[in-house]
Amino acid sequence: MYNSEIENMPLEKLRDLQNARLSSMVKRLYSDVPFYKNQFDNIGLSHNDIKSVDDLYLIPFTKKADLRANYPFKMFAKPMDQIRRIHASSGTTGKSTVVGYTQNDLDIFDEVTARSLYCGGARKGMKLHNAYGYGLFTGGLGIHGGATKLGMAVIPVSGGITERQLTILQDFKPEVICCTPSYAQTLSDELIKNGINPKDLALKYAVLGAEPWTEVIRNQVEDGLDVKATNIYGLSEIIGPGVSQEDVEERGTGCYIWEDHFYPEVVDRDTGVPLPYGEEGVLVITTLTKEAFPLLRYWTNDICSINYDKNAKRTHIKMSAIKGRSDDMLIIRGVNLFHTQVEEVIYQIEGLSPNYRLVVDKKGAMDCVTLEVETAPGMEKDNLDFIKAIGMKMKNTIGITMDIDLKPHLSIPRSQGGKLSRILDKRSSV
Ligand code: ADP
Ligand code: K
Repeated sequence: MYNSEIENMPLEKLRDLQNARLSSMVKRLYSDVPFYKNQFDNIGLSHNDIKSVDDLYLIPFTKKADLRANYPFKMFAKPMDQIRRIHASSGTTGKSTVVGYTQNDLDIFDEVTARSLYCGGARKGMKLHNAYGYGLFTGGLGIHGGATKLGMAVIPVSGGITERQLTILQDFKPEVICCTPSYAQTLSDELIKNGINPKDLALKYAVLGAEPWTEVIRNQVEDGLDVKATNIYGLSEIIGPGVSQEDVEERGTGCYIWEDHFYPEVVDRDTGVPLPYGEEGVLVITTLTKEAFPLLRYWTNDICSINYDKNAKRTHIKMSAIKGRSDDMLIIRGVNLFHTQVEEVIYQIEGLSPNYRLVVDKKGAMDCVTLEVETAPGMEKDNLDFIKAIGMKMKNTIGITMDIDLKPHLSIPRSQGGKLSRILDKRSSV
């Protein structure tokens, strides 16, 4: 473990730590951030009422709209002379949100990303191929800082220019790669296309995140790059990547949330009521140690569940893989649909490659979905029985009738370096 005192802290002790951090942070927010002062005053809540994480439910959520309303710096809890870096979310949905870090915040960012990389298999002395984008996006610089702290040799490749990435993978022989799962798929496809055997590279571990992904992509990437692939989760509002991370030996059982810095809740997406462990809802996070941009009960919009894992190496709680963002959920003729559900069905069908896109459109007043999906290499794309069988499987598992557009291998748009959108919604443009 990177920091076993913390990662293995007995739960009662961890709770004490969280409670002490929370109450001092709430006091500070009340006096330093007008948004929070108003939020408390409006409902007659005193900062003294928040003594432990069990009192959190009293506090209203902070939502993305609140951050937009306070654009760009009004949520900052420290004056600019104490800010050392400013990032902005990539704006996948709507206008970007701006976040700031003090030196102490950057140190915490390094700590949680170092912990995460270690948890994913990375070690001091290894080389890291960092293909997350550098810039306003928190991915590149965030991972960079953690890897440096861990003692790795960082290769700051950033996203894109796939040909050059292949050259670096072959010549510099990094043991670890970080990028989005969809870009790892692209790299794995490109290795095949260029006749490069992944066993001739030195890669051992891939730490992948920034977008939802499921086991079918894990399988493709683990085979295609000859690595063990783990999930890293985070969002710029909370810090960036490194809010949670999957252990390389516990793959498939969820990501540890670094609870000494980030306190999680899962709440009902419609009522906001906190849900019991194991139930699926919206992930809500309270930062416990951030100085420049602390948030109380931030509504991430990401759908997952959280639970403690008795068989796990560490004491911190785990979150399930994100099913999708609440606002990316499609509602098709009354049925809710996340693209990860389609991905899970693709996993069950032999002969498909896990590259796909959902195209949503209207036929008259009716919503209709076309699943564009690729055949595995060497498969026939005009096999009508196969197409029918895919449609049946989707209908039976997800409950939605879809048109199936079976395409040749490598013909659907793929990630050029960053996050990939797997949904093309043509309804909004009508
Ligand atoms: P943007 O909202 O513009 O994409 P960020 O770069 O902060 O900005 O992205 C954070 C979001 O990315 C998360 O809220 C989540 O929706 C998604 N995300 C990050 N990591 C993962 C992951 N491992 N699995 C699923 N989704 C993820
Ligand atoms: K975000």
